[in-house]
Parts: sequence; structure tokens; C-alpha cells
Amino acid sequence: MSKPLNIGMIGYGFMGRAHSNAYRKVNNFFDLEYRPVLKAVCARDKAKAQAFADTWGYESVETDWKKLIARPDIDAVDICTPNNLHKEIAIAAAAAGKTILCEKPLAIDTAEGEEMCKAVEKAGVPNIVWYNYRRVPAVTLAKQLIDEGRLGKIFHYRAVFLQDWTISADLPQGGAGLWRLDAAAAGSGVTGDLLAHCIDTALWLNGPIQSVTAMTETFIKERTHTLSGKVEQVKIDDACAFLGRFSNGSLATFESTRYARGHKALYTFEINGENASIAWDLHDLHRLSYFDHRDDSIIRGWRSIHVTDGDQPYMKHWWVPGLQIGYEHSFVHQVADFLEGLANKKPVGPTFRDALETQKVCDAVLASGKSRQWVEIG
Ligand code: SOE
Repeated sequence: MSKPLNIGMIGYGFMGRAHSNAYRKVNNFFDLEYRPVLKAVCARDKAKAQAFADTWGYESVETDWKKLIARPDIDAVDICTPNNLHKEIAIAAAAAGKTILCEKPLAIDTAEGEEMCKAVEKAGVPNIVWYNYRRVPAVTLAKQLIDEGRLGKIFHYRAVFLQDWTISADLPQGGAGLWRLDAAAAGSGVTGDLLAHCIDTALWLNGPIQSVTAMTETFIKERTHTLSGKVEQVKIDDACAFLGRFSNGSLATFESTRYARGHKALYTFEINGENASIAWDLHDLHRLSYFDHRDDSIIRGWRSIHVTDGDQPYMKHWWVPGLQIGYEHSFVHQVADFLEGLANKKPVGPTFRDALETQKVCDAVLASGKSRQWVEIG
């Protein structure tokens, strides 16, 4: 008999759906000691929360997150709110002894993130942050190839995350989905929303980043705020590019924007080592490109590995070789790994502490964008 893990989810947007889907699917495909139970969803609008609960099969609805946390029948709190609420909810959930799964980025800034780390560590509660792209099988395979030393010394890490959905000046800031354009709710723009993904993957694959120099831009300076109805200054970064140095001596080149017309969610990275290179593209997420200079010269070239075989990460849990999976499966993998960690009493990354490292890089990037100076990461 599997042990129930009663989930209380706070927020119900795009990520609420991605996480709920993962909780529902995970035990169908992974053999686990724990089984998530969708106990309650919490949102201020009762009718909307109820509609979400009906669609996804949550047993009950709350409109006050403090009440949700106080419920003895909730084991784990999933924080899917805008970023400015992560800290208060996480600290309260930790004090109540709840397991915590928190949407990325960890917090508004490093100072908040530090407080959150202290709270979960003091309470000794299991915790994880939803940086889901680590668990796309092709990305996990990249990690395996790097850890096996196949690339040799790494010289370059290059990543971009490009979108184009905020180009219209008529788009308001604030409110459902659009809170990402409101600095008070999001903390930052593309740096915390998109580059944070690239940084999390990079720290995981290639180790710490020591220093950065960045440029940021806000192309549209004022937008109507959905909540106040008034035209207000836009305080987020619409675009950000930075250079950096990793501790292993390799050079970092990162770029993110919501103004790259034609790109919806183009997250790519390429890593160049002395023996081999790796490249990945979210639009073709089940493939990993690999070039090995040690191949015989007459057949040397980029190979496109279709990551669907049972001996490649996570794939034995899905279909037969050749049949691919997608974006939503990265969340299922995260839940599977997290539940396995709970059973073995082992932390599973990215923990709050891991995500704090990403937060530090984001803060350094934003500070450098302002000061136009190199910034060291402590
Ligand atoms: C923004 O458009 C967004 O939805 C991010 O918030 C997600 O984290 C990213 O994975 C896709 O883009």
C-alpha cells in the first residue's frame, strides 16, 4: 500500500495545472512508496478555485492560504503564487512542519531567499523548487555525459531564452499571468522568470558562476496596471544579456528577452569542451546534439540523439523506444524524484539552498545591469 502525501496547492495558474497534472500521473508511471493526494487548492476567488478543483480533482477549496497551512490533513504545500508571496507562505509552511514545493524563482531576491532557506532548514522540512528543465531527459542526459567527463575541460557555456509575447505596448501589467510584468509581484522581468531557468541548469551542469557583467533594458517604459487601472512605470527588465566566469574557468554567455519576434519559448544551451560539445533546444526537447572530436575524422560530425531509449534518463518509465515525451513530463519526473527522496529521507535538488545560488546570480546580474560594472558573486 502506498503512503498518501496530502497536497495543498496555493495558486492555480499555468503552473498549478502543470503541477496538478504531475501529481495525478506520477504513480501511473513510477513505482513509488508515496502517492500524492490532491487534498485542497487555495485561491482568493472561491468560484475560480472551485472550478479548478473540479477540473483537477482536488477534494476541497480554501480561500485563505493561512487556513490551508493550518490544516492537519495537509502534508505538503505547493506554492504556485506570484513570486512576492513565496517568502511569507514558505516561512509559515515551514513553521507548521509542512513539506514545501515552491515555484521558481525561489524569491524576489537573495535576502528573502536566505530567510526561506533558514526557515526550512530550522524546521527540517523537505523542500524543492520547480526548476523543471533539469528533468527533461535530454538535459539529464547532458548532465550524465558531462559528469562522465566526455567533454573534457569546458571552455564555453552559452544559453538563451527568447520570447516575444510582451512586444505590444497595449499589454497591461499586473493581474493573472501579467503579474510577470509587475516588478512588485515578480521582483524582476526576464532575469527572474527566464534567465533563472538557464542559470539553474548551468549551475547544475557546469558548477558555480563567480562573476558577471550585464546589460538590461526596459523597452516599454509605461503600461496600464490591471489592478489600479492607471498608467504606471514598468520596472521590470524586458531584456537582459550577461557575460560571466564560471569557477571551472569556462566563460558564460547568456541572453533573455521577451522582444525576440518569432520566438515563443526558445530556450537553448550549448557547451563546448576540449573533446566534445553538447547542444539542446527546448523546441526539440527530446533531442540532444552531441559532437565528439575523438570520432574517426571521416565520420566526425554533430549527432542528433533521439532521447527515447529505456537506458536514457527517465525513459524506461514511458513508452517504447522511439516514442517521445514532452514538456509536462519534466514536472512528473520532478515529483517522482522528490517522492523517492522522501521515501529515502534524502534531499532532492534543486532544494531551496540550491535555488538560492541561482537567486544570487540573478541579483548580481541585475546589480551589474544598473551599475554597468562587473559584480562578484559571494
Ligand atoms: C513565462 O512566459 C514562462 O511561462 C515562465 O514563467 C516559465 O517559467 C517558463 O518555463 C516558460 O515561460
